[in-house]
Amino acid sequence: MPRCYIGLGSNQANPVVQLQQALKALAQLPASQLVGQSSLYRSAPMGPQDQPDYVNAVACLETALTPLALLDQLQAIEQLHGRERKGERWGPRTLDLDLLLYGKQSIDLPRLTVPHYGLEQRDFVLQPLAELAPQLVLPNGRQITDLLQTCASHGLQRLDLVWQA
Ligand code: ROI
Repeated sequence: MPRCYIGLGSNQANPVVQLQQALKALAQLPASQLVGQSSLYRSAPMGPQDQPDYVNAVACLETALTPLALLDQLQAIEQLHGRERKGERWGPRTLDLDLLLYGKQSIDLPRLTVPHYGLEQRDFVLQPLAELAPQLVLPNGRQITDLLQTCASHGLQRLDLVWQA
């Protein structure tokens, strides 16, 4: 089964609780197994600065779901957790689940781009990814640890909290 990486982010309605609940939901997805989770990280917002800090993490799933079936499941979890799309670009969010990587595949569909378009610019994605999979190489051949060294910083702070599915 392909190994998939999911980015989790929240800056509303108790972000740590949002991510904790999302992790439990990921662990219960059909035809899937949660095989890893990074630490939780606090990060300054990328985009408009007049919004609270985010909490970010990455989870690793092995799944028999197709990429679009997995995307449907992730969007259903986002909805269940009360995500409101207010239309503001890069505004605050209750729960964001991004399909970052799906095995070694590159996917370019109207609904889904994998690897996730923001991956290489986001330390709040690269750092938890590197924690989970330091040897990871992207489909374009780039090493996760190399990308991390050249990525702009969002003041990432690892939280000393235990979270479990
Ligand atoms: N900024 C941070 N630090 N973390 C996020 O998860 C995040 N998500 C977003 C935008 C608004 C781009 N900024 C973010 O969608």
